[in-house]
Amino acid sequence: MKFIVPSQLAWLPAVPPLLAQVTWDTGSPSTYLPATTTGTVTDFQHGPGILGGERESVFEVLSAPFPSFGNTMQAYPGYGLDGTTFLGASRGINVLARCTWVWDGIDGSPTINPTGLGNVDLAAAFSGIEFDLSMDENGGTWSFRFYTDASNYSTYHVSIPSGTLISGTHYSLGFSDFLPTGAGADFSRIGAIVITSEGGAGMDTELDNLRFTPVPEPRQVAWVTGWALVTWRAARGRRPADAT
Ligand SMILES: [Ca+2]
Ligand SMILES: [Ca+2]
Repeated sequence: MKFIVPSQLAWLPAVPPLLAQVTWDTGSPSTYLPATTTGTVTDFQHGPGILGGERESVFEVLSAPFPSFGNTMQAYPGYGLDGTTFLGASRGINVLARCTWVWDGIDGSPTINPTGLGNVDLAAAFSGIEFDLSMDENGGTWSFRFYTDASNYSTYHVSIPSGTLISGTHYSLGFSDFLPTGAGADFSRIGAIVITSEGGAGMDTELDNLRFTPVPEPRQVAWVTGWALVTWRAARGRRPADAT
């Protein structure tokens, strides 16, 4: 048996690069929205690290029996080790609130434009999304929705029951796990992404390390498989038993 030595690797062609990765949101620039009374606070952040160039944050305080305690909604580079996006909300005592983050291109409006991103192809490089979720014992729901257009979109709900506390629980959702409306989202033609956090009264929650789940680029898989086959055949051909 012969082993391949480093000098023999010099003739190998470079592994083709992965398809260009879609940056969802680096979290910069950040958003911090305080609210102490009922009503809606809206914010728009712009930057090259944000998919579509704009992140909309909408904070709706539905009921605030003790306004002085305050509420906050956040989106900024968080506490994750890789510095990826952190989304969060801290509600005051008995406060009911809804937080919505929207990526639908630069429209300067909290109204969702379901085709605003202009057919982003996520399916070419990704199989789903991942994140780490924390939530206090007040219970609540995070919803993730991908639009292809107004009639065709797909949604996934993560609901934590009241009385259950989770801390940094990792979730990995495949695009195929999302529930379709209409024909469902075509993940090779995404026009908008909307994430919503709603919860029980006073619920505090954080969603960290939000990212797309990459899949091996097909050409790279074919290259590696082909190389393994060539290597196996070459090694097999050198065996004395095969030389006859
Ligand atoms: Ca927008
Ligand atoms: Ca919008």
